[in-house]
Amino acid sequence: MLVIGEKINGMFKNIREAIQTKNKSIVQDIAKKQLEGGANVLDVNVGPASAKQLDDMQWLVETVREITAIPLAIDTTKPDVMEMGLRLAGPGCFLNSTTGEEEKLNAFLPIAKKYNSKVIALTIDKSGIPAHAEGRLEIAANIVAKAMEYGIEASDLYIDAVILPVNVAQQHSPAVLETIKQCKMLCDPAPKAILGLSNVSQGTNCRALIDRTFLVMALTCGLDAAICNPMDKDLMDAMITAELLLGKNIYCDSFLDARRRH
Ligand code: THG
Repeated sequence: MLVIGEKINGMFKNIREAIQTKNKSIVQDIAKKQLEGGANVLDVNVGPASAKQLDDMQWLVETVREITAIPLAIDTTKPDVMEMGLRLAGPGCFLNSTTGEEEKLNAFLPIAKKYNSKVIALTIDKSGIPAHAEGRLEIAANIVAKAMEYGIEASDLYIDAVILPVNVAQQHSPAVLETIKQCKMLCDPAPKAILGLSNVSQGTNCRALIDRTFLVMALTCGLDAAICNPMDKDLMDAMITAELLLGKNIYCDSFLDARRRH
């Protein structure tokens, strides 16, 4: 599974303050820790408080690029901020994200094509997030068709069924699992499935337990990628063990260490 580190996000106080005071070492330290924890990609989001999103995204991407060439997921709802982030981050990065709304797809898909980016697409349309898998899959099918029109392969498309906090939207988690399973049947080669995992536990009392349990369940349904906290060793151990038990890695007694080394 592809691990996208979630921690470079202005939603977190330390990053918000680092952006305001232009403190590079705080950002670079979090980037390094996520890489050490096993991140394959780093999410970069200036956060909702940013008044100068273009400037802040430029500073964040350049700051991360000083220490690593790993792919970044440029996390913004604004097309101009997205374009600048992807241009500075270089090819092979992730556009995070478009929704299934017509205007969003028409704005974001050409940017993804221009910068040869993979596309994360949320199963949201003008009516919001459907409560059931059927509605989410209908949006996903439309996204896949639209991506093909723009010359983007389904295998470069990451369908995000949008998990909501379990304490306010409990009925959504089985719908998300069903969407992950069924979106693989939309076409061949299939789109990939991704989640912003930590959303599921927001506002609850046992976040880490809920996150790692849901991650294992989603992996069983075919999850390919998660935006999550790679510094949570228990989460990463659960992911590695689930992949072992799904037959994705050959067993050896040191399977945790062996997986971490590659
Ligand atoms: N899908 C996609 N992208 C996403 C999300 C998604 N990007 C943003 C988010 N969701 C994933 N990243 C986070 C980052 C932080 C938290 C949750 C998801 C989080 N933050 C603390 C909180 O709200 O309690 C912040 C407080 C703090 O600790 O400082 O939990 O779904 N494609």
